[in-house]
Amino acid sequence: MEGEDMPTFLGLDQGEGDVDVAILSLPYELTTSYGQGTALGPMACIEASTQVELYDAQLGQDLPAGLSMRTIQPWNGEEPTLLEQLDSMAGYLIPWFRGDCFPLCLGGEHGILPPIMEAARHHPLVDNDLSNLTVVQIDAHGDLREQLDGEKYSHACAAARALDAGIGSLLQVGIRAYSKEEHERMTADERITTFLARDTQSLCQGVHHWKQWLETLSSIEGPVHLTIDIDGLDGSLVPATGTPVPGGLTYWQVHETIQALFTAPNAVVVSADINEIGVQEDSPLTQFTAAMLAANVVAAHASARQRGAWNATAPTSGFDRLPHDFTGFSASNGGE
Ligand SMILES: [Mn+2]
Repeated sequence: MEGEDMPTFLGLDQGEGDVDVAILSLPYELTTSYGQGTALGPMACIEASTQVELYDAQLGQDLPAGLSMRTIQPWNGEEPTLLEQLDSMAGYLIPWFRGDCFPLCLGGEHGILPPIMEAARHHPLVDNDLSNLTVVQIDAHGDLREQLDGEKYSHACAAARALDAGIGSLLQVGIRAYSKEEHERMTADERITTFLARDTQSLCQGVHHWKQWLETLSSIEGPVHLTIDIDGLDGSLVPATGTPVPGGLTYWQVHETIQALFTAPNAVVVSADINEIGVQEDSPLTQFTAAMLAANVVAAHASARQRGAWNATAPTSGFDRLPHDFTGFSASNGGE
């Protein structure tokens, strides 16, 4: 899939030289509950993105809006164990988290979040201390379980592992499917703020809760990673995701969340991921919805740059970056 054969995000040309936005594909699927095909999701999303309009209304410009955008060769780890796969993903990501470009990761199941957190440690604004980082999570599920079927790196534990890694705060929205254990962690861990879909989607009280969510985003300070599990959207929009759930966010609510986050005056969105992208066969709706959101994120990043709200924190360097040799997951968990 080298060169011309690989579809590019939004169908844009790959140039040479510096990279402003890196599209990183993590076709990883190890523990998804009962859906199939999230491993094929990133490429389906990139293919669907070629049908997304380049014009962004908020930006008032066509993408790439002066940015050098690169669709990077997908991660293709074939390591024999889950922990080695996590190491391999972190190694693939780290070279793109140096602060000189904006990395947008496409998954793959939500289990990609722990390696993304390891990569985020390398961002200069995080400075190897994840307590500096806020994670904003759009999701149907809390992803706060200690383990699922004995696996602590299951997609159902993604947010719990990010907290265990030491992130400063976790803001969740769209949440509507969670266990008693997860509910208890939401209540007990002061770093977690959860906006339940039951509240934000309420016909009578929803607007009140939704405004509170947007105000919460506006008050964030410091570096932020945005993780969008597309099952946070209502299941009717993303029927091919691993675990579609009714009662979720509308497309415009996710759009508004992206806008509010990227325009928060004291926050810097340093990276983002869109995960649990499934491949819908009867219609491209699922992968196209993911592609529209990916384009929204890139446009919001471009707008932040144009306002001077995002500045490269390292000298820009070229397209070809060697994977980093990372062994943290297998080293710290190998004996368990
Ligand atoms: Mn999730």
